[in-house]
Amino acid sequence: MRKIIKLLFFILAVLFINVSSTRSFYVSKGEINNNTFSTGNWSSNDPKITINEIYPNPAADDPEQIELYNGSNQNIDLSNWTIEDGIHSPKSLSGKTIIANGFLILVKGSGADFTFGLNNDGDILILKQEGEVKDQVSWGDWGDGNLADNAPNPLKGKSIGRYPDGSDTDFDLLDLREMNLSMGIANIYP
Ligand SMILES: [Ca+2]
Ligand SMILES: [Ca+2]
Ligand SMILES: [Ca+2]
Repeated sequence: MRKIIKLLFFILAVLFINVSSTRSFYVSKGEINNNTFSTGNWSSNDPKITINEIYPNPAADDPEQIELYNGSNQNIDLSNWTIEDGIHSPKSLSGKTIIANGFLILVKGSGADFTFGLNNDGDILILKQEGEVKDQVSWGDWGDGNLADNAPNPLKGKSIGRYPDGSDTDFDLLDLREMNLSMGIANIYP
């Protein structure tokens, strides 16, 4: 009888330890997330939106796409924001909002988000707020005055993106790499 009671205690103890370690796993995951937010470089007064992923050379019948990333902890209304490529015909982003720490996909097409073409061999994208440049990316052979730091041309069906999301040293070659398409979700390590 005593042996059976001892065995029951043992089983209960094992169960308890398992439950505790599962809980502490989730707690530490939360702490990691909090740390990520608190160590960000962006204050709430300086909304930081980056051109986070570009898909200029789509596979099959996919449309060309651009992904924006909001690295701040607040939703941002894009009413006074525009995006343009190398032909400099700004497209208004009015009516769009990008959620805190979230993504916004812009799709090419008539009646869609933009109509300019993303050149496969090289181009530039410029994101502006009230006419002021907030982010820009050059890739391939686009002559922006310094070809050496341009991001690579993605192969057909691949995108170029920042890793990790939003990382921006203003050196496109280091900031953006060719990667698997991940529009609307976190960029995937290439
Ligand atoms: Ca293209
Ligand atoms: Ca450049
Ligand atoms: Ca992405």
